[in-house]
Amino acid sequence: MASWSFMAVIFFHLLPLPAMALQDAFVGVNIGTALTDMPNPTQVVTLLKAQQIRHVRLYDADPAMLTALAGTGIRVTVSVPNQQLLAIGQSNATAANWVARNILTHVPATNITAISVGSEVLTTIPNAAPVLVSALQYIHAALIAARLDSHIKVSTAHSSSIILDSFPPSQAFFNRTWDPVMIPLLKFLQSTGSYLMLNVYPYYDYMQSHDAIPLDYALFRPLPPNKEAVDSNTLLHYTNVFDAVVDAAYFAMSYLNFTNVPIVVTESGWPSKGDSNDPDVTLDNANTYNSNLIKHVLNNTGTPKHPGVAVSTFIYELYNEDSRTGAVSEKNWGLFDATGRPIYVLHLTGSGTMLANDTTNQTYCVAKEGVDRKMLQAALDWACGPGKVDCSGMVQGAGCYEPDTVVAHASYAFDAYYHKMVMAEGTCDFKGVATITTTDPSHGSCIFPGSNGSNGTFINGTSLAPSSDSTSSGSSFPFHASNSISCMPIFVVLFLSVVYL
Ligand SMILES: *[C@@H]1O[C@H](CO)[C@@H](O)[C@H](O)[C@H]1NC(C)=O
Ligand SMILES: *[C@@H]1O[C@H](CO)[C@@H](O)[C@H](O)[C@H]1NC(C)=O
Ligand SMILES: *[C@@H]1O[C@H](CO)[C@@H](O)[C@H](O)[C@H]1NC(C)=O
Ligand SMILES: *[C@@H]1O[C@H](CO)[C@@H](O)[C@H](O)[C@H]1NC(C)=O
Ligand SMILES: *[C@@H]1O[C@H](CO)[C@@H](O)[C@H](O)[C@H]1NC(C)=O
Ligand SMILES: *[C@@H]1O[C@H](CO)[C@@H](O)[C@H](O)[C@H]1NC(C)=O
Ligand SMILES: *[C@@H]1O[C@H](CO)[C@@H](O)[C@H](O)[C@H]1NC(C)=O
Ligand SMILES: *[C@@H]1O[C@H](CO)[C@@H](O)[C@H](O)[C@H]1NC(C)=O
Ligand SMILES: *[C@@H]1O[C@H](CO)[C@@H](O)[C@H](O)[C@H]1NC(C)=O
Ligand SMILES: CC(=O)N[C@H]1CO[C@H](CO)[C@@H](O)[C@@H]1O
Repeated sequence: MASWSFMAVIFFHLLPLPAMALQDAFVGVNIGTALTDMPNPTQVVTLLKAQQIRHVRLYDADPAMLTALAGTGIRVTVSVPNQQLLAIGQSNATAANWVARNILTHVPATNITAISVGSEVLTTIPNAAPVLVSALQYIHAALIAARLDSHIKVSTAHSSSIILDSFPPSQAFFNRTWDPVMIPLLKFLQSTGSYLMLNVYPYYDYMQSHDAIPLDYALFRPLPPNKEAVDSNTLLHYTNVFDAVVDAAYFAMSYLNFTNVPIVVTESGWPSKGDSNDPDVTLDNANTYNSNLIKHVLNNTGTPKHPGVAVSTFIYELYNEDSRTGAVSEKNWGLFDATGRPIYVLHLTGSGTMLANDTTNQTYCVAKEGVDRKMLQAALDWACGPGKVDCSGMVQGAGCYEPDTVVAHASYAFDAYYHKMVMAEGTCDFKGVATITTTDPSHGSCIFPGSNGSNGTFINGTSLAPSSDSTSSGSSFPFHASNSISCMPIFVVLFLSVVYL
């Protein structure tokens, strides 16, 4: 028996997940709307753009919101609200109607990439469970008819409480009550190339553990080695609750023989304000959790079971929802207040393309050391030409003329372009000859864009640079990072698996 499970572990490690999971992970944000002063959709989109938020999840398919998101390139996950689930799961015509009304009217202008059919259905409205899979199938069938099925994934968000015995992760399994739903559901996700949507709340795990889980372990803070959790079956080390829950889900799926369904975390976060019986609900803990979560996800660290495999995550949530009922903490999960002011400024050193109001660590784009001079010159020429950067600061006699080298001039031009593009993803690449740095490259009278000395493109978070919408296609920008998926992560997975074993 023991040797069988050992073999199983090897097997699962080596099985590559579908290509989708090997893309770079993204961080998105959930947009709840229970605010007394809910900003209008245009204001919401303005905030998303200013904060470089490129992925959002909605709890419905609000037409005004979807219209405001049109043309922004922001990827949108929409939801079928739970109260519509029974009707959709019982009638393919109702499902087709829902898709026609809520999806077809908005694509392709609005980039809808997924539909979450219901939210935590098994744990909140178990009476609808028998029709859950039909609902997904009917919605999917309607997408096939509209030839949108390859672009829009269909899934349903689960509470992680359907996973039992989740530590050690290798022993986790889905509550067997739900096998009749989970097995066909996983078959559906597998056959349609979709993913498991999972809500992961280390905050609740920590609160319910009565101090069995150390706070640091929930907050992604370093633990002394003797406190690190080790799964005795796999010998995998767990340094945080988030990874342990995601791996528990992978193991629960593999227990049902599904080994290639990726996971997207549809909700995770930490409240910033609570009442006196929530002493660990503080601004500082919320900031620590979300900052560390974002860094962890964007680093493509993956989990101990699947290192390097993306676990894209939506933060819960964009706004503090003051009209939610319940404990004070329920109303305080947001990153922003209704006016768009940040509740706290995240610490995102080095990950800084998102949530740009983190002014504590500014980033710049400069030429890499030791790269091909001709490539640099070509990139410099492109930036000052088609890239429309103002390069007048580098002409003879101007502040950034000295040192008169290709490296120095390219750095200035790259940084100017990067900030003009509001530091959008992929705008500091220039075919690989540029790199992001946190060191201000300004010198003497040469003030680099984004630096304190400049005219404030960065200081405010809401960048004053022109909107970069029209450039999001990338096709006319030969020096943008390409979106192609590199094969690297496959090797990382294989390599690490070998090392782990
Ligand atoms: C829409 O999202 C998909 C998936 O992320 C992406 O490949 C595509 O380029 C996006 N389209 C636009 C117009 O932004
Ligand atoms: C619904 O299903 C029935 C039979 O299962 C089929 O005849 C019909 O075409 C379907 N309708 C739609 C809108 O897909
Ligand atoms: C499994 O799910 C059923 C149905 O929701 C529930 O009654 C039961 O308590 C769950 N089991 C555990 C161990 O949580
Ligand atoms: C998983 O596969 C194993 C080996 O083929 C089989 O014994 C087991 O019954 C399967 N489990 C499920 C839930 O299908
Ligand atoms: C980022 O990933 C590297 C290797 O993949 C790892 O060594 C490092 O600890 C990770 N950093 C964070 C903050 O997760
Ligand atoms: C940038 O400005 C902030 C506040 O305006 C100041 O605290 C900081 O020291 C400045 N940094 C540099 C490098 O001048
Ligand atoms: C800032 O703006 C002023 C006037 O708009 C201009 O004279 C100055 O050169 C600018 N400084 C930099 C560093 O771009
Ligand atoms: C921030 O931007 C607003 C307008 O968007 C402006 O009124 C304010 O002066 C700016 N603050 C700083 C510090 O640049
Ligand atoms: C950026 O953050 C600072 C500090 O929290 C805040 O004062 C300012 O209003 C924010 N600006 C925007 C545009 O969010
Ligand atoms: C406030 C803050 O997060 N500052 C950080 C900026 O980046 C440097 C170098 O990475 C850190 O040392 C600071 O703590």
